[in-house]
Amino acid sequence: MKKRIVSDINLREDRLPPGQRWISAPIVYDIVDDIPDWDMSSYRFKVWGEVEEPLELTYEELLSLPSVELVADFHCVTRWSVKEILWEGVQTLEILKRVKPKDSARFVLVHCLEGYTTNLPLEYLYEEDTILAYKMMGQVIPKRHGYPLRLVVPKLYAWKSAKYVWGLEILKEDVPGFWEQRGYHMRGDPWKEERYW
Ligand SMILES: Nc1nc2c(c(=O)[nH]1)N[C@H]1C(S)=C(S)[C@@H](COP(=O)(O)O)O[C@H]1N2
Ligand SMILES: [Mo]
Repeated sequence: MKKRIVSDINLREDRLPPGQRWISAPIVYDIVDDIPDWDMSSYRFKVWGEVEEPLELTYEELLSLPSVELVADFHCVTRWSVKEILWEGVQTLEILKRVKPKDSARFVLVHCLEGYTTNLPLEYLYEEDTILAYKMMGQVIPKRHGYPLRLVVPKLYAWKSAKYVWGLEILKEDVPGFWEQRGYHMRGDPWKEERYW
């Protein structure tokens, strides 16, 4: 049996963050109308920047890494929340073990195939419930929910859970991503209502 992690956010007494309401399924949000069919023969997952050992993996190599199931609530800054989404993939902790971040490493900028980016403090990649997911609800992640790979960061608002991920750029300084350049919070903790600046 695969290891199943229940995010500690699901177990909080104040499980629903302030200003949120429960809905039954996540609403698809994308910065572009059309998501292409990605060419998986040329797809490479990359980690670079402030690391001792930059990493480049094919999709098959990624799928062969140790993986976990994750059950986690999902909180969008537009005030909807969804309970207990089931994901499956590789813990970012597992990736960090391989790339060995330097002492100077503090932040990460996540790069996506359609051009979206988002930034977060590196410490969130050390959380047990942060994963690079390739399955959702027991199936290969549906195209509009992030196929081939999605970063899932339950402790932050959902815009940090980047879809269509191809790269993690490990940085010394915090660099704003797509929504962060447009006024969204550099961290985005739902329990602190870190929605906008
Ligand atoms: N690559 C990418 N990832 C993204 C987005 C996006 O536009 N592009 N939108 C974010 C936002 S604002 C939310 S609320 C969630 C929505 O997830 P869903 O589309 O799977 O419901 O994806 C996040 N990840
Ligand atoms: Mo969102």
